[in-house]
Amino acid sequence: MPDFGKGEGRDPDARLEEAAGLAEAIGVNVEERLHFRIRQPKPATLFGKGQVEQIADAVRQAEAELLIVDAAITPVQQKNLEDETKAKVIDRTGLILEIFGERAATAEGRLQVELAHLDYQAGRLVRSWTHLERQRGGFGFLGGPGETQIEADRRLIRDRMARLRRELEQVSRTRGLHRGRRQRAPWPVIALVGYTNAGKSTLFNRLTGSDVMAEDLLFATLDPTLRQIGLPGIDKVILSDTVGFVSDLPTQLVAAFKATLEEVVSADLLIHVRDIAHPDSEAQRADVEAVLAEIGVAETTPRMEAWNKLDLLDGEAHDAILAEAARREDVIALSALSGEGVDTLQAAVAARLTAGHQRYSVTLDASDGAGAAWLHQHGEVLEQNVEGEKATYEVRMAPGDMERFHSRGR
Ligand SMILES: Nc1nc2c(ncn2[C@@H]2O[C@H](COP(=O)(O)OP(=O)(O)OP(=O)(O)O)[C@@H](O)[C@H]2O)c(=O)[nH]1
Ligand SMILES: [Mg+2]
Repeated sequence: MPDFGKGEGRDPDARLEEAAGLAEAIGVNVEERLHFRIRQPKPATLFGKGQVEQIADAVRQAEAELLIVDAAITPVQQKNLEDETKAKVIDRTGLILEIFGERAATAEGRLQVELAHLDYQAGRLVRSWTHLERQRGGFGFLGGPGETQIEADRRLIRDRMARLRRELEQVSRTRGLHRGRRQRAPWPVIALVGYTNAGKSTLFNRLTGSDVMAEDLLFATLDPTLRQIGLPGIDKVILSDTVGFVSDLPTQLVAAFKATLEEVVSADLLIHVRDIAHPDSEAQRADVEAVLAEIGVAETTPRMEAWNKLDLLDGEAHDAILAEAARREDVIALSALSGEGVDTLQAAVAARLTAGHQRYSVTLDASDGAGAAWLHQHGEVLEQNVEGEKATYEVRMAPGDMERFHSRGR
């Protein structure tokens, strides 16, 4: 792990641990973890000469086949490090793309990952091409076999990417239809978001009584899962479990996963699940917020924080976190594993969803039984008057539900 000395409050050990976790997520057996301080990144190898020798030694000793550099490296650095260490070299972006490639389960997920991978490769080709160009004196039009080959590769990648984009559009259009149907028959949507391994799926399972995969594994969840649940005073809401985020999430992946993350973008409420016992909890929070902004979540989207894994904290830290959470309206401390605090979360979420409720007057045809039932189901009917063919309802309801009511049947 190269350490550029600007960890933004991150614990280097935790970061190294995370990198090893990412490697283990694709079944790599991590033999050795090294941490190097980089003062001046070397364009050719990133690491300094002595560091490269140390790495090569370690690779030899462990008879390692793979060297993972926990940073973004250039194709040239990758090539040189491969030559020096005689091991295959991948960087953080490459590693994360590998994980997603292995995990993608749905057609849409696979298309997205492949697109991200090609985008990554295309970027590498472009960069190594300009590098070659520079070696030849900077005149690309001189041509030569190298350039032709790379041009051909780039064209292949471009064509494949265009085809993937079309396929993806098709898939998400089909999904868009489903979503349209749901928005008409509709309940508020709550999305669980958070850093990978924070406990989103564990909380999801606890809240829904389901059994989705929740494991001590980075990126256990890739495809979003939706379930209907009830909350105190609310008949039905839809809860969505989503892919976890990680620091330095490859931009290609963020772009590719925008479609999957539509659930998050259009959610009525986000619950940001945080591993409050993790040494980098604060930095992880910032990473998650950054990704949310990148995928287009409005700052105005209501959000709450679930400070999870409370059970891992001992007496004093435990009490301090509880006290802090109690002071803040948007924070609930809990343990998805033990269940402590989960009922408080449910009540707080319900209160939050109903907080903006307003009084509306709605006039329907007296024969519109379905409309009347909808009002009763989603709001509190305070008064109703039937006059001739018309029925008027005074109802308390969330503005979002009122909108949904008006777009019913469209
Ligand atoms: N001690 C403790 N462990 C927890 C708690 N919640 C979750 N975990 C553990 O944390 C690990 C990750 O949990 P998941 O629910 O899979 O986390 P996730 O956020 O869905 O992770 P990804 O899908 O990989 O992004 C599992 O080993 C869980 O058992 C908790 O409240 N306390
Ligand atoms: Mg999960």
